[in-house]
Amino acid sequence: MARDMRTPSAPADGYAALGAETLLRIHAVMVKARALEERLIKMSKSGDGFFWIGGPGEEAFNAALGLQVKKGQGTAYDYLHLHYRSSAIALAMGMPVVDALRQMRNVAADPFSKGRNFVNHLAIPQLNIVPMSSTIETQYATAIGTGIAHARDGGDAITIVNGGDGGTAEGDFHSCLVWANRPALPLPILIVVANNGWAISVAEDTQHGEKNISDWGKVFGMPAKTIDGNDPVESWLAIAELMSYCRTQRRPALLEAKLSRLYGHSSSSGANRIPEPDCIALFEARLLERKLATKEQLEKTWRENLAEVDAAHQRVKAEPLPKAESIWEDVFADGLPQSYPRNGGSF
Ligand SMILES: Cc1ncc(C[n+]2csc(CCOP(=O)(O)OP(=O)(O)O)c2C)c(N)n1
Ligand SMILES: [Mg+2]
Repeated sequence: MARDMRTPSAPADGYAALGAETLLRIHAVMVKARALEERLIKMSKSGDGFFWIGGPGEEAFNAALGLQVKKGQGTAYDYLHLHYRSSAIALAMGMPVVDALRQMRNVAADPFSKGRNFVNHLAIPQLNIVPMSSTIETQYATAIGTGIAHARDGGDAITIVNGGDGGTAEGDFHSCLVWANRPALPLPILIVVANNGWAISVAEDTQHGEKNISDWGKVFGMPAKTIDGNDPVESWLAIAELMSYCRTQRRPALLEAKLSRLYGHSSSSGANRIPEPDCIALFEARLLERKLATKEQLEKTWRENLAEVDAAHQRVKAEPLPKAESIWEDVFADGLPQSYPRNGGSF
Protein backbone atom coordinates (compact mmCIF):
# COMPACT_ATOMS: atom_id res chain seq x y z
CA MET A 1 0.00 0.00 0.00
CA ALA A 2 1.38 3.41 -0.97
CA ARG A 3 2.14 5.64 1.96
CA ASP A 4 2.23 9.40 2.26
CA MET A 5 5.78 9.92 3.50
CA ARG A 6 5.42 13.65 4.22
CA THR A 7 8.81 15.09 3.51
CA PRO A 8 8.32 18.83 3.75
CA SER A 9 11.59 20.70 4.00
CA ALA A 10 12.63 21.98 7.41
CA PRO A 11 12.24 25.66 8.17
CA ALA A 12 14.90 27.52 6.18
CA ASP A 13 16.26 29.16 9.32
CA GLY A 14 16.76 25.78 10.98
CA TYR A 15 19.92 25.37 8.94
CA ALA A 16 21.17 28.76 10.09
CA ALA A 17 20.20 28.03 13.70
CA LEU A 18 22.18 24.79 13.75
CA GLY A 19 25.17 25.98 11.71
CA ALA A 20 27.46 24.05 9.39
CA GLU A 21 29.50 22.37 12.14
CA THR A 22 26.49 20.75 13.84
CA LEU A 23 24.90 19.87 10.49
CA LEU A 24 28.05 18.07 9.37
CA ARG A 25 28.31 16.27 12.70
CA ILE A 26 24.77 15.00 12.20
CA HIS A 27 25.60 13.99 8.63
CA ALA A 28 28.69 12.07 9.75
CA VAL A 29 26.67 10.06 12.30
CA MET A 30 24.01 9.31 9.68
CA VAL A 31 26.63 8.04 7.24
CA LYS A 32 28.35 5.95 9.91
CA ALA A 33 25.03 4.36 10.83
CA ARG A 34 24.13 3.59 7.21
CA ALA A 35 27.58 2.17 6.48
CA LEU A 36 27.27 -0.02 9.57
CA GLU A 37 23.73 -1.23 8.86
CA GLU A 38 24.45 -2.04 5.22
CA ARG A 39 27.45 -4.09 6.34
CA LEU A 40 25.31 -5.88 8.92
CA ILE A 41 22.80 -6.76 6.20
CA LYS A 42 25.61 -8.06 4.00
CA MET A 43 26.94 -10.16 6.88
CA SER A 44 23.51 -11.67 7.49
CA LYS A 45 23.32 -12.67 3.83
CA SER A 46 26.82 -14.08 3.57
CA GLY A 47 27.04 -16.46 6.50
CA ASP A 48 28.69 -14.00 8.87
CA GLY A 49 25.59 -13.75 11.05
CA PHE A 50 22.18 -15.34 11.41
CA PHE A 51 19.63 -12.56 11.42
CA TRP A 52 19.45 -8.83 10.78
CA ILE A 53 17.15 -6.16 12.10
CA GLY A 54 18.15 -2.52 12.28
CA GLY A 55 17.65 1.13 11.56
CA PRO A 56 18.30 2.18 7.94
CA GLY A 57 15.83 5.02 7.35
CA GLU A 58 15.93 6.22 10.96
CA GLU A 59 19.36 7.89 10.76
CA ALA A 60 18.17 11.50 10.53
CA PHE A 61 15.99 11.40 13.61
CA ASN A 62 18.25 9.10 15.59
CA ALA A 63 21.45 11.07 14.94
CA ALA A 64 19.67 14.27 15.99
CA LEU A 65 18.47 12.54 19.16
CA GLY A 66 21.72 10.79 20.10
CA LEU A 67 23.79 13.96 19.74
CA GLN A 68 21.55 15.77 22.23
CA VAL A 69 21.56 13.16 24.99
CA LYS A 70 23.14 14.08 28.30
CA LYS A 71 25.34 11.02 28.28
CA GLY A 72 26.99 9.25 31.16
CA GLN A 73 26.34 6.62 33.82
CA GLY A 74 23.92 6.93 36.74
CA THR A 75 20.87 9.03 37.49
CA ALA A 76 22.66 12.35 36.89
CA TYR A 77 22.55 11.40 33.19
CA ASP A 78 19.83 10.48 30.70
CA TYR A 79 18.60 6.88 30.64
CA LEU A 80 17.76 5.35 27.27
CA HIS A 81 15.25 2.57 26.63
CA LEU A 82 15.73 1.86 22.94
CA HIS A 83 14.70 -0.68 20.34
CA TYR A 84 16.31 -2.65 17.54
CA ARG A 85 16.34 0.26 15.07
CA SER A 86 18.27 2.63 17.37
CA SER A 87 21.87 2.08 16.17
CA ALA A 88 22.35 5.71 15.07
CA ILE A 89 21.39 6.93 18.56
CA ALA A 90 24.08 4.75 20.14
CA LEU A 91 26.66 5.67 17.47
CA ALA A 92 25.96 9.36 18.06
CA MET A 93 26.64 8.71 21.75
CA GLY A 94 29.97 7.04 21.00
CA MET A 95 29.26 3.32 20.53
CA PRO A 96 32.16 1.86 18.51
CA VAL A 97 30.98 0.27 15.23
CA VAL A 98 33.01 -2.83 15.99
CA ASP A 99 30.74 -3.70 18.92
CA ALA A 100 27.63 -3.90 16.71
CA LEU A 101 29.52 -6.11 14.26
CA ARG A 102 30.58 -8.34 17.14
CA GLN A 103 26.99 -8.94 18.16
CA MET A 104 26.04 -9.70 14.55
CA ARG A 105 28.74 -12.35 14.34
CA ASN A 106 27.94 -13.53 17.89
CA VAL A 107 31.56 -13.52 19.00
CA ALA A 108 32.52 -13.72 22.68
CA ALA A 109 33.84 -10.13 22.61
CA ASP A 110 30.32 -8.77 21.95
CA PRO A 111 30.04 -6.43 24.94
CA PHE A 112 26.23 -6.35 24.95
CA SER A 113 25.44 -10.05 25.24
CA LYS A 114 28.75 -11.95 24.92
CA GLY A 115 27.63 -13.25 21.53
CA ARG A 116 24.24 -14.52 22.65
CA ASN A 117 21.63 -12.03 21.50
CA PHE A 118 20.40 -10.78 18.12
CA VAL A 119 22.19 -7.93 16.42
CA ASN A 120 21.16 -4.42 17.46
CA HIS A 121 20.13 -5.55 20.93
CA LEU A 122 22.41 -3.16 22.76
CA ALA A 123 23.20 -2.85 26.46
CA ILE A 124 25.75 -0.18 27.41
CA PRO A 125 25.91 0.54 31.16
CA GLN A 126 28.48 3.34 30.71
CA LEU A 127 25.97 5.22 28.56
CA ASN A 128 22.81 4.34 30.56
CA ILE A 129 21.53 2.38 27.54
CA VAL A 130 19.53 -0.33 29.29
CA PRO A 131 19.40 -3.83 27.75
CA MET A 132 17.07 -4.00 24.76
CA SER A 133 14.40 -6.60 24.55
CA SER A 134 13.11 -8.42 21.47
CA THR A 135 9.60 -8.15 22.85
CA ILE A 136 8.35 -4.94 21.37
CA GLU A 137 7.16 -2.04 23.50
CA THR A 138 8.18 -3.45 26.89
CA GLN A 139 10.78 -0.65 27.00
CA TYR A 140 7.93 1.84 27.58
CA ALA A 141 7.16 0.01 30.83
CA THR A 142 10.76 -0.19 32.06
CA ALA A 143 11.20 3.51 31.24
CA ILE A 144 8.76 4.25 34.07
CA GLY A 145 11.38 2.90 36.50
CA THR A 146 14.21 5.22 35.50
CA GLY A 147 11.63 7.99 35.06
CA ILE A 148 10.77 7.60 38.76
CA ALA A 149 14.47 7.61 39.66
CA HIS A 150 14.94 10.82 37.65
CA ALA A 151 11.85 12.43 39.17
CA ARG A 152 13.10 11.67 42.67
CA ASP A 153 16.65 12.82 42.01
CA GLY A 154 15.76 16.21 40.55
CA GLY A 155 18.54 17.69 38.39
CA ASP A 156 18.18 17.92 34.65
CA ALA A 157 18.61 14.32 33.48
CA ILE A 158 15.68 12.67 31.73
CA THR A 159 14.55 9.25 30.58
CA ILE A 160 14.20 8.70 26.83
CA VAL A 161 12.21 5.81 25.41
CA ASN A 162 11.76 4.92 21.77
CA GLY A 163 9.93 2.23 19.86
CA GLY A 164 7.74 1.64 16.84
CA ASP A 165 4.25 2.66 15.79
CA GLY A 166 2.83 -0.87 15.78
CA GLY A 167 3.80 -1.43 19.39
CA THR A 168 1.79 1.58 20.56
CA ALA A 169 -1.29 -0.63 20.29
CA GLU A 170 0.07 -2.54 23.28
CA GLY A 171 -0.51 -1.72 26.93
CA ASP A 172 3.08 -0.83 27.79
CA PHE A 173 2.95 2.38 25.75
CA HIS A 174 -0.24 3.45 27.49
CA SER A 175 1.11 2.48 30.91
CA CYS A 176 4.03 4.80 30.21
CA LEU A 177 1.68 7.69 29.36
CA VAL A 178 -0.42 7.08 32.46
CA TRP A 179 2.53 6.75 34.86
CA ALA A 180 4.43 9.67 33.37
CA ASN A 181 1.42 11.96 33.83
CA ARG A 182 0.34 11.07 37.38
CA PRO A 183 -0.18 14.29 39.36
CA ALA A 184 1.45 12.67 42.43
CA LEU A 185 4.78 12.23 40.65
CA PRO A 186 5.05 13.42 37.03
CA LEU A 187 8.00 11.80 35.26
CA PRO A 188 10.58 13.56 33.05
CA ILE A 189 10.32 11.12 30.15
CA LEU A 190 10.69 11.98 26.48
CA ILE A 191 8.37 9.39 24.95
CA VAL A 192 9.38 8.83 21.32
CA VAL A 193 7.54 6.83 18.67
CA ALA A 194 9.46 6.09 15.46
CA ASN A 195 6.59 5.69 13.02
CA ASN A 196 7.72 3.91 9.86
CA GLY A 197 4.14 3.06 8.86
CA TRP A 198 4.55 -0.67 9.33
CA ALA A 199 4.50 -3.42 11.92
CA ILE A 200 6.29 -6.15 9.93
CA SER A 201 3.74 -6.53 7.08
CA VAL A 202 0.79 -4.75 8.70
CA ALA A 203 0.19 -1.19 7.46
CA GLU A 204 -0.30 1.54 10.05
CA ASP A 205 -3.42 2.96 8.38
CA THR A 206 -5.25 -0.36 8.77
CA GLN A 207 -4.72 -0.40 12.54
CA HIS A 208 -4.80 3.09 13.99
CA GLY A 209 -8.13 4.81 14.62
CA GLU A 210 -6.29 7.86 15.98
CA LYS A 211 -5.13 10.37 13.33
CA ASN A 212 -1.66 10.79 14.79
CA ILE A 213 -0.09 8.64 17.47
CA SER A 214 0.94 11.88 19.16
CA ASP A 215 -2.79 12.63 19.64
CA TRP A 216 -2.65 10.34 22.70
CA GLY A 217 -0.84 13.25 24.37
CA LYS A 218 -4.03 15.37 24.21
CA VAL A 219 -5.69 13.18 26.86
CA PHE A 220 -3.04 14.31 29.34
CA GLY A 221 -2.52 17.87 28.14
CA MET A 222 1.15 17.07 27.61
CA PRO A 223 3.33 18.60 24.88
CA ALA A 224 3.08 16.29 21.86
CA LYS A 225 4.22 16.60 18.26
CA THR A 226 4.28 14.70 15.01
CA ILE A 227 7.27 15.59 12.85
CA ASP A 228 9.08 14.55 9.67
CA GLY A 229 11.71 12.22 11.08
CA ASN A 230 13.40 12.00 7.68
CA ASP A 231 14.52 15.58 8.16
CA PRO A 232 17.41 15.92 10.62
CA VAL A 233 16.92 19.67 11.09
CA GLU A 234 13.21 19.44 11.88
CA SER A 235 14.04 16.47 14.13
CA TRP A 236 16.84 18.33 15.93
CA LEU A 237 14.67 21.36 16.67
CA ALA A 238 11.69 19.32 17.92
CA ILE A 239 13.92 17.11 20.08
CA ALA A 240 15.70 20.16 21.52
CA GLU A 241 12.40 21.82 22.39
CA LEU A 242 10.80 18.77 24.02
CA MET A 243 13.99 17.67 25.76
CA SER A 244 14.36 21.11 27.25
CA TYR A 245 10.73 20.95 28.46
CA CYS A 246 11.30 17.55 30.12
CA ARG A 247 14.62 18.66 31.66
CA THR A 248 13.36 21.93 33.13
CA GLN A 249 9.69 21.17 33.90
CA ARG A 250 10.38 17.58 35.08
CA ARG A 251 7.35 16.39 33.09
CA PRO A 252 6.84 14.11 30.07
CA ALA A 253 6.51 14.96 26.37
CA LEU A 254 5.50 12.84 23.39
CA LEU A 255 7.26 12.94 20.03
CA GLU A 256 6.17 10.96 16.96
CA ALA A 257 8.67 10.90 14.09
CA LYS A 258 7.41 9.73 10.69
CA LEU A 259 10.27 8.08 8.88
CA SER A 260 11.28 5.46 6.33
CA ARG A 261 12.01 1.77 6.66
CA LEU A 262 14.58 1.38 3.92
CA TYR A 263 15.27 -2.37 3.99
CA GLY A 264 11.95 -3.75 5.11
CA HIS A 265 11.34 -5.30 8.51
CA SER A 266 14.35 -7.61 8.90
CA SER A 267 16.33 -10.32 7.14
CA SER A 268 13.21 -12.47 7.52
CA SER A 269 11.49 -10.28 4.92
CA GLY A 270 14.54 -10.22 2.63
CA ALA A 271 16.28 -7.00 3.76
CA ASN A 272 16.21 -5.60 0.23
CA ARG A 273 16.21 -1.88 -0.50
CA ILE A 274 12.69 -0.33 -0.57
CA PRO A 275 12.00 2.83 -2.62
CA GLU A 276 11.02 5.09 0.28
CA PRO A 277 12.56 8.55 0.83
CA ASP A 278 16.21 8.30 1.88
CA CYS A 279 17.01 10.78 4.64
CA ILE A 280 20.73 10.86 3.80
CA ALA A 281 20.24 11.60 0.09
CA LEU A 282 17.68 14.29 0.96
CA PHE A 283 19.97 15.88 3.57
CA GLU A 284 23.02 15.83 1.30
CA ALA A 285 21.04 17.56 -1.46
CA ARG A 286 20.04 20.30 0.99
CA LEU A 287 23.60 20.71 2.31
CA LEU A 288 24.91 21.10 -1.22
CA GLU A 289 22.08 23.41 -2.26
CA ARG A 290 22.81 25.71 0.67
CA LYS A 291 26.57 25.46 0.08
CA LEU A 292 27.08 24.16 3.62
CA ALA A 293 29.24 21.32 2.29
CA THR A 294 31.05 20.36 -0.90
CA LYS A 295 30.54 17.10 -2.79
CA GLU A 296 34.16 16.19 -1.96
CA GLN A 297 33.58 16.73 1.77
CA LEU A 298 30.51 14.46 1.76
CA GLU A 299 32.34 11.79 -0.26
CA LYS A 300 35.23 11.88 2.20
CA THR A 301 32.81 11.22 5.08
CA TRP A 302 31.48 8.19 3.21
CA ARG A 303 34.98 6.90 2.38
CA GLU A 304 36.19 7.21 5.97
CA ASN A 305 33.16 5.52 7.49
CA LEU A 306 33.07 2.68 4.95
CA ALA A 307 36.78 2.07 5.65
CA GLU A 308 36.18 2.08 9.41
CA VAL A 309 33.35 -0.46 9.10
CA ASP A 310 35.44 -2.60 6.76
CA ALA A 311 38.41 -2.66 9.13
CA ALA A 312 36.14 -3.50 12.06
CA HIS A 313 34.57 -6.36 10.10
CA GLN A 314 37.99 -7.84 9.28
CA ARG A 315 38.87 -7.65 12.97
CA VAL A 316 35.65 -9.35 14.11
CA LYS A 317 36.12 -12.17 11.61
CA ALA A 318 39.23 -13.22 13.52
CA GLU A 319 37.55 -13.17 16.96
CA PRO A 320 36.49 -16.40 18.71
CA LEU A 321 32.93 -17.52 19.39
CA PRO A 322 31.78 -17.95 23.02
CA LYS A 323 32.76 -21.18 24.73
CA ALA A 324 29.95 -23.61 25.57
CA GLU A 325 30.83 -23.52 29.30
CA SER A 326 29.99 -19.82 29.45
CA ILE A 327 26.31 -20.46 28.67
CA TRP A 328 25.21 -19.87 32.30
CA GLU A 329 27.27 -16.72 32.82
CA ASP A 330 25.28 -13.55 33.51
CA VAL A 331 21.95 -15.37 33.53
CA PHE A 332 21.16 -14.28 37.08
CA ALA A 333 22.28 -11.02 38.70
CA ASP A 334 23.66 -12.04 42.08
CA GLY A 335 24.47 -9.76 44.97
CA LEU A 336 22.58 -6.65 43.90
CA PRO A 337 22.11 -4.13 46.72
CA GLN A 338 18.60 -3.70 48.05
CA SER A 339 17.35 -0.61 46.24
CA TYR A 340 13.56 -0.87 46.40
CA PRO A 341 11.63 0.48 48.16
CA ARG A 342 13.81 3.37 49.19
CA ASN A 343 13.37 5.64 52.19
CA GLY A 344 11.48 8.78 51.35
CA GLY A 345 10.25 7.52 47.99
CA SER A 346 6.63 8.22 47.32
CA PHE A 347 4.34 6.44 44.93
C1 LIG B 1 5.31 -8.42 22.46
C2 LIG B 1 5.66 -8.76 21.07
N1 LIG B 1 4.68 -9.03 20.18
C3 LIG B 1 5.00 -9.35 18.90
C4 LIG B 1 6.29 -9.38 18.49
C5 LIG B 1 6.65 -9.73 17.05
N2 LIG B 1 7.10 -8.51 16.39
C6 LIG B 1 8.40 -8.21 16.23
S1 LIG B 1 8.65 -6.76 15.47
C7 LIG B 1 7.00 -6.48 15.33
C8 LIG B 1 6.48 -5.26 14.65
C9 LIG B 1 6.75 -4.03 15.40
O1 LIG B 1 6.27 -2.92 14.68
P1 LIG B 1 6.58 -1.48 15.22
O2 LIG B 1 6.27 -1.38 16.65
O3 LIG B 1 5.91 -0.52 14.30
O4 LIG B 1 8.17 -1.38 15.07
P2 LIG B 1 9.04 -1.45 13.73
O5 LIG B 1 9.56 -2.85 13.62
O6 LIG B 1 8.19 -1.06 12.59
O7 LIG B 1 10.14 -0.47 13.96
C10 LIG B 1 6.27 -7.53 15.89
C11 LIG B 1 4.80 -7.60 15.91
C12 LIG B 1 7.29 -9.10 19.44
N3 LIG B 1 8.58 -9.09 19.13
N4 LIG B 1 6.95 -8.79 20.71
MG1 LIG C 1 6.65 0.37 12.59
